[in-house]
Amino acid sequence: MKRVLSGIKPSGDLNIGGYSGALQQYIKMQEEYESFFFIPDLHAITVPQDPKELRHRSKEIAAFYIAAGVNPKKSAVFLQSQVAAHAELGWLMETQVHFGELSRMTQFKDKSEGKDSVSSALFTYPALMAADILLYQATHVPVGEDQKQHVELTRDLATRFNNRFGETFVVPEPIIEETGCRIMSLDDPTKKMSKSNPNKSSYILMLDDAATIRKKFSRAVTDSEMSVRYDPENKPAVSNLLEVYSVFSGEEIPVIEKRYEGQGYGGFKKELAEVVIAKLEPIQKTFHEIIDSEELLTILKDGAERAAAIADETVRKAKTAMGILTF
Ligand code: ATP
Ligand code: LTN
Repeated sequence: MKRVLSGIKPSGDLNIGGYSGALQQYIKMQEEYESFFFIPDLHAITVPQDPKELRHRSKEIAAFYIAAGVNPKKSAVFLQSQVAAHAELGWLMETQVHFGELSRMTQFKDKSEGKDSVSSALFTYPALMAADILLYQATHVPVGEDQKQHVELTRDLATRFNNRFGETFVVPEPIIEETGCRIMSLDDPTKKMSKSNPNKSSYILMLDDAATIRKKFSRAVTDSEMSVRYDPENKPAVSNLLEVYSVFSGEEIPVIEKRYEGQGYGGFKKELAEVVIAKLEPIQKTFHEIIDSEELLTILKDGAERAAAIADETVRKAKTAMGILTF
């Protein structure tokens, strides 16, 4: 049986990078896999969060899942904090991961750089992420390129645990789509599109309105060559826009290149904005309909129950294997 688990942190406004690298894959994968899509709120608090905002954002991510097409009848949708086994196995995994391994994680280096103090949970973050995945015996984990290192570490930990304590965990595979796994900033194609960029025109948010999206794409940097061609090395900015176009239109990049052959960037950027708006508008409409609904809370409650049934069994198995007295 194939199982998928993945999640998007409720730590800020969701941008189209998260949609491209993660969410759109969830929709496709739920057709073929037994699916678990959760909201890693315990990961969000590894950096300071305003409590009121965190509550709201946690609902927002759940609403984005549903609005984008995650079907709660097929997939379990739940909050990480509602399934206690995450914190429990997270601790057990901390006992297995090495300090040196955690020190090599680039996300930790990026997020701690220049800060006077960071939480120890930011450092041990990958142990909890490994627990998230291993609890469900997930075979596949769809993520953006930036999470590859964490999934690789999860594989190492699962293998180490199995060798030391006996076969307990499935060793998961990351799923990283070739197109759209790393959407870059609109103002600088060497940086990942991220909400932490102080330039608001550098990213498109899932909730941006049509006028804002048009304005942001019109300002996106390109190059002086004036040809719509995919060449990430020499034309990183235009190649990034082509990837966005491809993800949001569902068309292959060569088809798009052909359409704009011999034309400059003006028309291409305008139409790119329309392609993104056409995809986002229906998602935004459903999002606003469900964000404050009872239905959303029912989905989360039901999802947590389904998730806990599996997670509790795995954590029990892991504890027994390690010699924790269980009775
Ligand atoms: P932060 O920048 O605060 O670390 P994030 O956007 O990387 O947040 P999440 O919101 O949890 O973190 O990301 C959800 C998923 O989206 C992850 O699988 C991540 O790899 C993917 N993702 C995030 N940004 C991008 C991007 N620019 N391009 C492609 N995928 C992305
Ligand atoms: N670390 C991820 C979020 C995350 C995750 C997971 C993704 C936490 N646990 C388990 C996939 C599977 C991030 O920062 N985007």
